Amino acid sequence: MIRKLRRFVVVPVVLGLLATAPAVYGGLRWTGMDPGLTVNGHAINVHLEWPEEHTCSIRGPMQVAFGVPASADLGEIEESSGEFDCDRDGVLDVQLTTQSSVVEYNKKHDAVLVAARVKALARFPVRVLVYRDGEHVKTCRGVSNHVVKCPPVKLEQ
Ligand SMILES: [Ca+2]
Repeated sequence: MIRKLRRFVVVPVVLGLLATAPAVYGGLRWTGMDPGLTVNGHAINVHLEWPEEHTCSIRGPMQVAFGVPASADLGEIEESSGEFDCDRDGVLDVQLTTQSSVVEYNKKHDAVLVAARVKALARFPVRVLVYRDGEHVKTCRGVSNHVVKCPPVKLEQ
C-alpha cells in the first residue's frame, strides 16, 4: 500500500556532490545523492553512491523506496539532485535527481527498509549507505540497473 505523503519537498544539493565530499573507497572515487525521510522522529538518510566516472551513463531519475511501519509518523521526503559536467568543458549539462517513494508495511517491526535502483547504460557497482540520526548504520552493495535492498534498520537502538 502506498501512503500519500502530507508534504513533499525538493531540496537540491550543490553541484551533484553529496552533502559530504565524494569519498575514495576501494580504489574508486564515489559520488552520489542523499535523499532522506524522517520516520517517527528519526532522520533516515540514504547515501546512494556510484563511481564518479560512470555518472554520465546514468539515466534518471534514481529510484529510492522507503519501507516504513504502518501508521508511522512521517516527515518530509527530501529529494536530492545535482548537475554534472559530462564533457569536461566546465558547463553543467546533465541533471540527475532522486525519486523517492514510501511503502507502508503492516508488520510490527520498528524498522525502516531501504531499496534503491540506479538505471544506466553501463554496469558498475552501486552502494547504499543508510544513516539514522546522523549515524551510519548500514552499507548495502549492488550494481546498476538492479534493485539494491538493505536489511531493516531499527528505529530504536
Ligand atoms: Ca559540459
